[in-house]
Amino acid sequence: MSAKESALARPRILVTNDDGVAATGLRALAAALRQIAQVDIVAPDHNWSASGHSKTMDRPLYVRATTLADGSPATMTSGSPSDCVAMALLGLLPSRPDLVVSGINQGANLSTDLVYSGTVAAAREAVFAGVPAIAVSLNSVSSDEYGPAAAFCVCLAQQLLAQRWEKPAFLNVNVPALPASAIRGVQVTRLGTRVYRDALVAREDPRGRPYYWIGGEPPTGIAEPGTDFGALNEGYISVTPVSTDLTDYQRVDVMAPWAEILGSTLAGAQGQA
Ligand SMILES: [Mn+2]
Repeated sequence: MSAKESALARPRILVTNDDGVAATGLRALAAALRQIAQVDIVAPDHNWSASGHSKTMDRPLYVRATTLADGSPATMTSGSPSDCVAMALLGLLPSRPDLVVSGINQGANLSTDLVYSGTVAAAREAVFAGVPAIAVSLNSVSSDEYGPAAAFCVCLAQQLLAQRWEKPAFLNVNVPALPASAIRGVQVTRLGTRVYRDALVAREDPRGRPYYWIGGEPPTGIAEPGTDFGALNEGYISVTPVSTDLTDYQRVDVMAPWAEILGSTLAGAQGQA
């Protein structure tokens, strides 16, 4: 294979995150994925953790070229993580990526965290656009040891790029904050149950006005086997295939007879009016 052909065969991966373009986890992820792909980085210019899935429609979005601490080029935007992916796929990138990887987030994203998570929102935005995506998080809010998580992302990306699935995969990955030798393996899981321990903290500002923080203890979870929290709790890497479909199918069936009941109730109400 000529050099030109091998460059053509090299997959393109878009790397983004929600911790901001300066985050260590983003650099570690991009550096690892460069072993197997041509990597583009488009990330927010500041931390958007727990910002959920958003689309900025009421203000302009600015885009600037920057250089990361390891010397690699990157693009930063004033938008949210999902804005970054949307803009990248709508034309900021010279061509469409084969895969989007979001992370490596500092802190686990498990269970209902997926609704709050900007890391996961960025991956979901790619899936909305038909591009497979992985969201990856390290189970520590303080550790900067991204090596094992980055190495795993390379393995998973290679495996995923080899598939020719019609429906783009949407994978949520959590890696224990342990040395590689202490990680027990990999489990493919379902989402488990988070237990939030939020508490409302009321204080007073210097002008005597009350203000609030949503504080409290960090969330925990139910360590059920087969779940993301269960796997991580046992020292395994958790890979959860997730869906963009929010339908509650059981309740669709339970509520099917409501259509007629509500229809006649509405007709009756309109008849009286
Ligand atoms: Mn984050």
